Amino acid sequence: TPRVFSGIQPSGGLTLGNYLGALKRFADAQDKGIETIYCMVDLHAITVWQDPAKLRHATRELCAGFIASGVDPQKSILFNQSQVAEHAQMAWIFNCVARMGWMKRMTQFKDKAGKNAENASLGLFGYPALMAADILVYHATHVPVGEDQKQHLELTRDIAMKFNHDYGVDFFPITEPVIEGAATRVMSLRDGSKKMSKSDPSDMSRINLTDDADTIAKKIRKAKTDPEPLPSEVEGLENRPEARNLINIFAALSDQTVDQVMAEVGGKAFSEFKPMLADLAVAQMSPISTEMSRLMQDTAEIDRILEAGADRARAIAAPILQRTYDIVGMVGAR
Ligand code: AQP
Repeated sequence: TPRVFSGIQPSGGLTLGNYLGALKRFADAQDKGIETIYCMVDLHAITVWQDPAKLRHATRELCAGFIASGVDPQKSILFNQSQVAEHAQMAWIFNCVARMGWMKRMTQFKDKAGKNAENASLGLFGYPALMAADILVYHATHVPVGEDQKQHLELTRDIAMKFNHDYGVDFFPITEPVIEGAATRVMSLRDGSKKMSKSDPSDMSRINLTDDADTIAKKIRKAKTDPEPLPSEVEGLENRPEARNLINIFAALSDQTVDQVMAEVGGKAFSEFKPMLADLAVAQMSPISTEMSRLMQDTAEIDRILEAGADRARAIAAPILQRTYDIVGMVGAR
């Protein structure tokens, strides 16, 4: 039976990229009647420095973001990674399965460690092994993510295959990444070749889930574009990354294909298209930000939701971890 797992780091505010590439699709998967498990991955967040008070706030705010985006904690399992110890325990096993050479090839490590890789945390280097543990400790079969996570998902498959092979078992499933829709890679509003990211120093490069209507409209008005009007055909978007990005965002926000959007707005000047996009973004995003602030007024309730979710998650993960320990040869495994 299909089981979906995915996670988001509480490493700052949520962006339109996180919403379109992850949250919105998490809610869609849940409504297809599949078992869905969603996690605030705080253990991943601390692979780079996090101020403890901010981490606590960001974790609760992320939980509010999930719920405001339509993830229902009754239908889906919604919890915080560090509350389910099995993630870290499984990650240790996978640290011993994964190879140094595999990790060294990860482009996200190279991007995040920058020039001074010697000074990066060991956790940042081993990040993909923890991610594999997150997924495989539930025997998840499908992982909805953005394009940026594709390489990590391939590594999860490699770890599952090597474990199954080394121990001569058919135990871990080979997980399928689910990377689909018009917004698998939402780009920066300032640079069409960079992904929209919560850690970009320029706030104008992204739309935050907490931005108010005026801020959203202003950021779209000032988004970088080229001087030509929009092309009338989809093919004309080639080599125009900024135009392509705004069209993709429009398509994802309005649940249309890029072809449908082009039929509607092809040939228009940006001065005409941008206000349309701003109206659409405000209409879709402001109810989410309003609901997030309402939920954040009762953090005790958020903590209760996370705790109940952790109990449900543990009930699935604990027997899978015990079975893994048994396969590996640990005495006392149940
Ligand atoms: N720009 C994006 N377009 C589409 N999907 C995106 N995701 C992130 N950015 C985009 C998806 O959001 C989920 C959460 O990812 P994460 O918590 O691991 O954070 P991240 O990918 O590291 O996101 P950021 O915003 O870029 O954070 P920083 O700046 O801290 O690195 C994933 O499913 C991801 O694909």
